[in-house]
Amino acid sequence: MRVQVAIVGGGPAGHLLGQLLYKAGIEAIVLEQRSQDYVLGRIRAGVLEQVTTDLLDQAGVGERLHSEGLVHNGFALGFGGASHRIDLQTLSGGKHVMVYGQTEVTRDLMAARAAEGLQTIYEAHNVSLHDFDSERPRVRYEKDGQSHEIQCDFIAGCDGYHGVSRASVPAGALQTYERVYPFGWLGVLSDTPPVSDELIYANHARGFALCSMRSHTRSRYYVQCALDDKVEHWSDDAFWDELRRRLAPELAERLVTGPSIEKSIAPLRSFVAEPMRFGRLFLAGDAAHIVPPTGAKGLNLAASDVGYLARALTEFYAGSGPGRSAGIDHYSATCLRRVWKAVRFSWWFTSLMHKFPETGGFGQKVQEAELDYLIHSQAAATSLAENYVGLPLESW
Ligand code: RFL
Ligand code: PHB
Repeated sequence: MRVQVAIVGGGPAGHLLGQLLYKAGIEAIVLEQRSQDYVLGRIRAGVLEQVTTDLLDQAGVGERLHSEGLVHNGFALGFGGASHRIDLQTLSGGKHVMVYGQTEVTRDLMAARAAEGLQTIYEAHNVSLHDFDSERPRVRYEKDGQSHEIQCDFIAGCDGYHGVSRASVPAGALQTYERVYPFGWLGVLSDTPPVSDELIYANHARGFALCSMRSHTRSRYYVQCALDDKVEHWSDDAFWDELRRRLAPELAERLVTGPSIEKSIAPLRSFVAEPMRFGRLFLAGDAAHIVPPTGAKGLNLAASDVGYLARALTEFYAGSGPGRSAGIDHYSATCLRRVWKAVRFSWWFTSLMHKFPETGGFGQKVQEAELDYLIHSQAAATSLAENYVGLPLESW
């Protein structure tokens, strides 16, 4: 079989790329190693930047997002027993973020793909990438015990941090940068009304907490936990008790609790692999970089990468002569400029909000001073808001 673009990985990056390419008249196939239900069962990000919602509109899947998504014009920083609002709209010149779960984004993209009769191979096993340093790359996979080969012009590696795409790049061609944080996030999803209309990021001497949501009736909460902690050690009651302790008293009193419908622990890591292109293989999303979730940049970066990639491939197929490869040639450097700014922001916000075992009372005091500065200095709050709503896409 032959297609223009083989997309490895059917998470949000792979599916969004598939739709953007389809809208541009470019033929692609998506290969996903898991089942559709498995992909939709992963509870992850919840906050979308305007750059991301614009790309989802461009992909033709904005309808449910705009009717069911919640527009958020601000969020709160909790510390010292009180909450302090960061007014995103005023500070960022009219921008906002949208609360709409990654699961729903992926569901909408999958539905649009199926409605157009576009091909996704779920449970594609032993995917392998070949000859991407030539003009005739190939991707092989197995499905139901049969081997298949796809010939293509380009391969998009959208297969996440543990995928095969980055691992296929020859050793020595890749430079990686990494920071592993000494804690994780314990997350709970529950069908209870959120404690507040807006998100609350709380710094507390016992550790970080985040109050988020998926809708007016579904809440998502997180507490910082030890790296070696286990979900089985946390009953629902123990989780709610710990969350209450980390919130301002009037919020703790208002918190509505209920049975968890999902509970999981995620480690926190910053990771970047450079470059993001090798010949005719492009890495996008978590395949190329990971950020800690403080600030909700992971999914948004995956979207901006594939936005750039769709633009580069569209220019390639629409153009003629050597100039048509300009976008392809600039893909990696253009993505990485935005990636590193989000890596910096997520690292900074993580450092500001979490309890670090090694910094002790001094570290806590410095964090409190910076938080106090943030809520009293328009300059500092503007920088936070500008990064939180998302930096603009660049031209090549
Ligand atoms: P994904 O979502 O990991 O999708 C990659 C897809 O590729 C498939 N795959 C393969 N397919 C074929 N062959 C192979 N060899 C393959 N290997 C893997 C996988 O099954 C999967 O379906 O990457 P993508 O599309 O780049 O999207 C990135 C986002 O998912 C990610 O950045 C965010 O979810 C990160 N993240 C969070 N971001 C936020 O902004 N806020 C959050 O609250 C948040 N929570 C999280 C997260 C990431 C987590 N991970 C990765 C463990 C919580 C967790 C637990
Ligand atoms: C979430 O709702 O899952 C969420 C929101 C904001 C973050 C991280 C996660 O910064």
